[in-house]
Amino acid sequence: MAIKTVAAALAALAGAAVAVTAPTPAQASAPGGKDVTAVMFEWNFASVAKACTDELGPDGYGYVQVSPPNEHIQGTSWWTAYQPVSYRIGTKLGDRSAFKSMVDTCHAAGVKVVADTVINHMANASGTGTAGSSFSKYDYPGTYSAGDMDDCTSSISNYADRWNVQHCEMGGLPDLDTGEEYVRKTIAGYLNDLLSLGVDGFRVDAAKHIPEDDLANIKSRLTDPGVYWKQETIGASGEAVQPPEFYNTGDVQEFHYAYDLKRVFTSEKLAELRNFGEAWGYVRSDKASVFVDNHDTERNGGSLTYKNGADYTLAHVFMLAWPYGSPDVHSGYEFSDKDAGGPNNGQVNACYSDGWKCQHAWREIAGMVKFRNTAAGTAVTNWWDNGGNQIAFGRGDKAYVVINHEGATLTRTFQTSLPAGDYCDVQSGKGVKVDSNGRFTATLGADSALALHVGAKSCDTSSPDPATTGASFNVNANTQWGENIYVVGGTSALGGWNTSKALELDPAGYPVWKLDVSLPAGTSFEYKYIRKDARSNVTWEGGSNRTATVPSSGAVTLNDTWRG
Ligand code: ARE
Ligand code: CA
Repeated sequence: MAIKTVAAALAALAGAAVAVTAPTPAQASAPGGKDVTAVMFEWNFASVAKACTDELGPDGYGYVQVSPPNEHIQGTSWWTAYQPVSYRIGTKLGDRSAFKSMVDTCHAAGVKVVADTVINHMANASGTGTAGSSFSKYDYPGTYSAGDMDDCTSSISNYADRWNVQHCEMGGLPDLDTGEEYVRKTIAGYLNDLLSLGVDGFRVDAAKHIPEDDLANIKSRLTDPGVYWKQETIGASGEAVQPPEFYNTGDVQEFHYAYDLKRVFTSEKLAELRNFGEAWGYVRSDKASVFVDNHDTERNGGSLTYKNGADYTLAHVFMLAWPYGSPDVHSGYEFSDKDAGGPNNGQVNACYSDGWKCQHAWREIAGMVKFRNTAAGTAVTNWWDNGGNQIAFGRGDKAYVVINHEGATLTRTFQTSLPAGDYCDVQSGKGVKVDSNGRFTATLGADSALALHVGAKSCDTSSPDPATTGASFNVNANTQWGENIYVVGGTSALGGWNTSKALELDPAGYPVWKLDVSLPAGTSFEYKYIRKDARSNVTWEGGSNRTATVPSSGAVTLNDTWRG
């Protein structure tokens, strides 16, 4: 075996310990806990830090997950991050100090940090990595050499064969021999280095391809063996390795949850969701990590994606309201090329610009995070459905949600277990009064939701500061695949009629596209909507310029329809 120096190098690199809140071992669905993770796919560390301060902390997210921070192969595709070259921290997303500063900033905002860790394999390539290390396939000087790889050097070919799945190469990626002492020690050294930087948890990539005993051994070597541990274990019938065998080490991702939500929201009935969870054959709720989509499923068709409009948004409302597992909210970027990495090498200048989708910040999603935190530990109560695509349910006496996924309006008096009083509907930002019998009457538009919880009794506290004035653009516009709607207008904040400076609207409530823009009180302005296709060709809506005036306090709400 070659002389191994990585542990010493890592120890030298590790900075001084910082005073941070001790990482609490997070259990899925921990009562009273903040169990929602925002997964900032391909966001650079500086942008993640800003999101923690501006959105994730204030919105109540418990965790933020970042893309793999270790050195990997170079290239513009996002999947280069899944071909490790060494365990030095340094990628296009930032260096070690940017990573450390992100962890500190997120902690200051009350958000714990999960790192995506790729420990099953190394790079199937040769060259120079993102932190300057030279390497070739099976030889990563200073980290591993050929003797540290598994004996099977052919690609996995039979998922019904445990040995093949865990000891051969996934798509040609050199498989680490995690049964070997040196490999276990080296992986633990990497994870301990991340812990020394303040990391609170790990997403274990390709965990299904690592024997559980090996994972348990590695985890036992950590400075915090109870660290949050979320394993990527894709369950599929007929396979030799199944997610429940990983309960001992931590949580497991339940992929069927995402597959089934796609099917139910696109072609079945929401009424079926009344017993969603373990009754559907899923893993144990207290061990489940769930999502509407992740970076793989949004590309391979397995799940809903941001391209699915209201199906996607309402599936998130349901996930966050429903007490099964711990939810991940994937926050990614628009793509037509499945390989394309994040815009601007991961730099997010603003949400909804340059293709960044910022799902974590959509009002319909962000507002449900505190709903979930408030409802933690309570059971489902007062279930109602119309036998079709309208459902409503409470969470004990803490919260209540209605989802109307029909094409028609829903007007109804709902029976809740909520205490009487004024509430804010965190979906619309409008007030709702619950009477002394726990009832309220509401009208919901097609494809919309309503959500109340005892932590949001008045819209005044959660709505924007009335000192903030501006315009709230809402335009009903049908689009083709790849098209997006923008607003452009005469004032500089609206791009000064320059279509390259037009502001992109958010399609979370498709076909209604929305955007709130701050503008000085009293501003009279002209505007129009435009659409851009995937190649940024611009089409203007018809008719003359629209006009509006910002009030002296609050925002002017513009409910428009695209003029063809
Ligand atoms: C790239 C190229 C490949 C090439 C390889 C090696 O795209 O053509 O063979 O490099 O040169 C990501 C990308 C891959 C990419 C890889 C490395 O998705 O395309 O390969 O990065 O750059 C199985 C695993 C599961 C894994 C999926 C993708 O079980 O763990 O395959 N998911 C994780 C990540 C991925 C990542 C990797 C692992 C690799 O989330 O983003 O790959 O680190 C059934 C089985 C599943 C199986 C699935 C697909 O459903 O049940 O277990 O998932 O089929 O094969
Ligand atoms: Ca393996």
